[in-house]
Amino acid sequence: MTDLSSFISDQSFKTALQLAAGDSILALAAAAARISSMIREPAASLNFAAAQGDTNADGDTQKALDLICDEIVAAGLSSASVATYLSEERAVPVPINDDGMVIVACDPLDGSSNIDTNLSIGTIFSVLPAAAGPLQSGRNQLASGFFVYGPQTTLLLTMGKGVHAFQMDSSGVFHLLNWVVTIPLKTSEFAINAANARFWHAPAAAYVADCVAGAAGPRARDFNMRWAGSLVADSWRIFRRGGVFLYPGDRRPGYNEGRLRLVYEAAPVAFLVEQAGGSATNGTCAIMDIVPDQLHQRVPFLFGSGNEIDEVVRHHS
Ligand code: FBP
Repeated sequence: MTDLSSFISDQSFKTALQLAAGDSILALAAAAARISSMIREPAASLNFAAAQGDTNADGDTQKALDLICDEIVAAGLSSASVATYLSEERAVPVPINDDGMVIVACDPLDGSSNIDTNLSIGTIFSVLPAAAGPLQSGRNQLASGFFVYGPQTTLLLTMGKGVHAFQMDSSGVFHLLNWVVTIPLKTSEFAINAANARFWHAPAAAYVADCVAGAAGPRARDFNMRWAGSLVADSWRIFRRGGVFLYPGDRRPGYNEGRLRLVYEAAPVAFLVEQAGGSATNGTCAIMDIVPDQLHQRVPFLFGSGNEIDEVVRHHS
């Protein structure tokens, strides 16, 4: 089986930027292996879920594991050609190496509300050229991916030539899976936090109403609904069997632009989604085309099977 390190060598990267991106992916994989083994330690999980009393730049309460994972990722990147680390847990960009070639943007621990429920959590990352500065369009990404710490520890990775899936073994090595990662165009499964239905704007409300109406409604078929509450877990399922994920903006205070962050959550997942043949939008614009104004800005995030995202976009136009 091909391991991640051989897989990256096999890409025959030539430019310093490509080599730096490859090194940063290996550094992230080493950090993910550490995180994965740490969260499997007995008796630790409840402490990991303890609130630290602080909030991050986006106002979320930080859990112990959020901060530990952030430290592990930051420390791991110091050995790679990384100029700057952008993290959900850090208010401002963190300089790493003066001569680093790339920026790594990261949600070190996605889905932290699931830590003490033994559901999947993960690490999301985006690798960008350092020369263009911290606020760049997703189209500039050299690589992106996410690790899932679930029943299996896995990685979905793109470097702009399709999406590749890996699974970690017991010694912390990631092995390439024999899986051609493509998101089917058609699906009958959607994911949204329906508890917020009364706050949704008309397009999301209308799309979901059509799905819920099932065979008797305008879509003329029954739909199924899944919501893990971890972007990584919901995404993995969509890469595996199709589906749509919706975190639209809504009328709750602070949720005008939804909940998810553009730079280190939506853009990296959108890169994977497009590379797997799916679509990712804020309703009117491809996520990959949005240039961030701020490091921690939120974005309505709607992605998945192409035909369904077309339908979602139709409701926005
Ligand atoms: P964190 O980065 O703070 O973990 O938040 C992101 C997230 O947990 C996503 O993984 C998930 O899709 C979403 O928030 C769930 O939001 P909600 O609790 O509003 O359903």
